[in-house]
Amino acid sequence: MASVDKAAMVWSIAIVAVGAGFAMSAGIALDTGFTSLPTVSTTSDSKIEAAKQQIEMEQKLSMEEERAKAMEEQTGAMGETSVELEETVEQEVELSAPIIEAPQATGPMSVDVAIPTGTAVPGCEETNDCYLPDTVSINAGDTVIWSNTDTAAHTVTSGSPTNGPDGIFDSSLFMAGATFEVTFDDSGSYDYFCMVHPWMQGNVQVS
Ligand SMILES: [Cu+2]
Repeated sequence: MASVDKAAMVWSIAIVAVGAGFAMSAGIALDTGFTSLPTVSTTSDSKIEAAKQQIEMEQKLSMEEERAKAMEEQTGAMGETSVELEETVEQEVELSAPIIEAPQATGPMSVDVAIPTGTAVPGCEETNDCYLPDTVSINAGDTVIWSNTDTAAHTVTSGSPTNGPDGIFDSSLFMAGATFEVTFDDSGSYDYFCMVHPWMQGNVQVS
């Protein structure tokens, strides 16, 4: 038992001595070996040291920044001169380029619709090819021109096979090689068909 106590005392003395030694070396006044931990004092010292280094670094950086600014101002002045030269060249190019005017708004237009060969026999309605194209979209004021390219006579009659002609337009029978045209002044959706061959149907969309 006695030998164990001795060993413990030796240890505690050693710890105090080491602690005091650290504290002393760190320049801290010391009441007891245990109240002032040497690690704290060294940490605060290293913090101060680090702060000093930080300040030194910042000073160096700001000096270098000033130097860099001075350099930039010198080179920047040169850069501006060359940019000005480039701008002058661009202006000359623009002046020598031909003046292209924007295309003017187009007036009323006409759209062609064909009545293809063979439409006098059923079948074209399966692919919507009885009038080509079977639907056209135009603006108010535009004209649709139907051309009979078939060998048979046909009509272009507004309305539908179910309800009959609505009286808006009607070509009556027109022969192979003939044309029929309608100018649409009012917007709307205009269905039409062929009175002779009711499977032939088309539509004009006027906006
Ligand atoms: Cu027809």
